[in-house]
Amino acid sequence: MQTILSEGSNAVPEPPRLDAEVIIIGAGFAGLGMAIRMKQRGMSSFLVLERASDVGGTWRDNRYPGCACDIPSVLYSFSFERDATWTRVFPRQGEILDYLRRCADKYRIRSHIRFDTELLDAAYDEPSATWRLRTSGGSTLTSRVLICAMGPLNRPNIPNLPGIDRFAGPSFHSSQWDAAVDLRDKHVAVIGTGASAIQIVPEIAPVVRKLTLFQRSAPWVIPRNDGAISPLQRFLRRWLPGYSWAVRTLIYWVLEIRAFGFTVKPALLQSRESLALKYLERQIPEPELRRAVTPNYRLGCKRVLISDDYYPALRRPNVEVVPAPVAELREHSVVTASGAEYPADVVIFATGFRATQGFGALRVYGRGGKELADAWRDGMEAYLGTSIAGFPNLFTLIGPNTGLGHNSMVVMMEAQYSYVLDALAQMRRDGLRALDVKPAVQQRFNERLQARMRRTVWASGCTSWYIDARGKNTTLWPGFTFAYRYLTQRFRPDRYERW
Ligand code: N01
Repeated sequence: MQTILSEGSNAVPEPPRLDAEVIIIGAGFAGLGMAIRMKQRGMSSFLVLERASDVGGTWRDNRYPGCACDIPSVLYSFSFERDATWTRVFPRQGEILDYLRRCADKYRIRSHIRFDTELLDAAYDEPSATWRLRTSGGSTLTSRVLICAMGPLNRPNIPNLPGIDRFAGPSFHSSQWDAAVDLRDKHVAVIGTGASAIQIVPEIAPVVRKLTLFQRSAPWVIPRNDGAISPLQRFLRRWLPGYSWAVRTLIYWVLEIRAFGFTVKPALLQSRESLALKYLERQIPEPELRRAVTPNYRLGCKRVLISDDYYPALRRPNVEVVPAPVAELREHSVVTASGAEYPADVVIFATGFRATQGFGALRVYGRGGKELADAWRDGMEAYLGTSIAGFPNLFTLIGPNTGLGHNSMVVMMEAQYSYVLDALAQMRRDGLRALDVKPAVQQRFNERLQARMRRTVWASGCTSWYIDARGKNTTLWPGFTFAYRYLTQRFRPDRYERW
């Protein structure tokens, strides 16, 4: 088996029982892409641990009606695997999952994946400079490098409401959709009005007897303008690689421009707010309903949602919007903070994810046995969202402050792939056993990042999953993606302790 690190290294013998040079946690979008990139570089000593029995991560788990991506398909795909078969501008869940499965097959990644294997904990062993991983299957694995690619949206946030166990009917989270529950002729309560809810509501509203939508705060919604990709377009994308590259680049820049309003001059978002309010006015003529769904914070502070059918669904006679926080569940009803009670046969929690706790929930122990959760007591942070001081040879994909509110996450992931590959190449070239980002480097990077964060729209005063319990935005990148790509284009060894 070819190794990544041993070539050119004759100073230190390989430790015994190295199951793989690199272990990647998660076979979702991020982990698969990393695995493919490694393979393309001729690296084959890697394993991917996947807790489920298929690839696809969030696109495997989220199967609710209407599930789709809000980034155009041409940009929500790997740049090195531009697919000509997308049928819609905004790809649906099934199409994205198929794409990821095809990628896994084409690059022969499946044989590297251990399915149904969850990471229980990982500990860095200082004498051998390796990671020891315990898995749910009862095995212990050893690797030189650990890459965490579980993504931030994998832990459903189900509110701990009083009476939640008393509710007599079925209840489930949007990412754990129970297809066995027949919603026809049922009174369905949907809690939450985020990106998931606004896709679910228009799909199920025509089917259910009554839909009560509990809205804690109104989202900003703009037109989606989805459509089929014509056979001619598909033909051109397939046979003219330059054409598909040009479309991708154009869409990238159209989306990238939005970062200016979000991260540099939020005041500029006023014009987009006016357009969104005009759209709302056209879509909902009834003043009372319109008032109820008008947002009261700056556009962009929470994720801007795109939909052509959400507002029309709210006007249906069998749909009621309840603009109030939910306080309690009873056997057959949902009760709001004011004590009003709404009957329900089924409750759907479209209440999002514990994004700011994602990686923190991992039981990972670094130098001196320090636990990651402890290192992140005051909030998650990393250097370039990728390296964490005190955790040598560990890399995170879509780690702290690398999420986006304006463009495709694939752009960020690909920047991280090249950074990690460059780090691995550096280790091989210099015969290094370990790399650990210097604490002062990480601190300086995050001080600057948080200073920049203060002028972004996300700091303009609203609650969102971007911000942790201490009020710190630990999820989003406060700038342009090209700036992040620039910072990650080359691994900087001087920023790391090396041995
Ligand atoms: O979750 P969310 P999501 N009582 O956190 C409400 C990606 N995604 O699953 O706004 C009552 O956005 C909460 O209310 P409030 C995308 O990155 C993408 O919808 O906090 N309500 C909010 O309305 C997205 O950002 C796509 O006041 C409660 C909702 O639940 C991310 O996933 C599609 C509550 C949660 O909204 C998450 O989206 C789907 C409580 N106790 C998801 N707790 C696309 O690409 C929470 N809420 C289109």
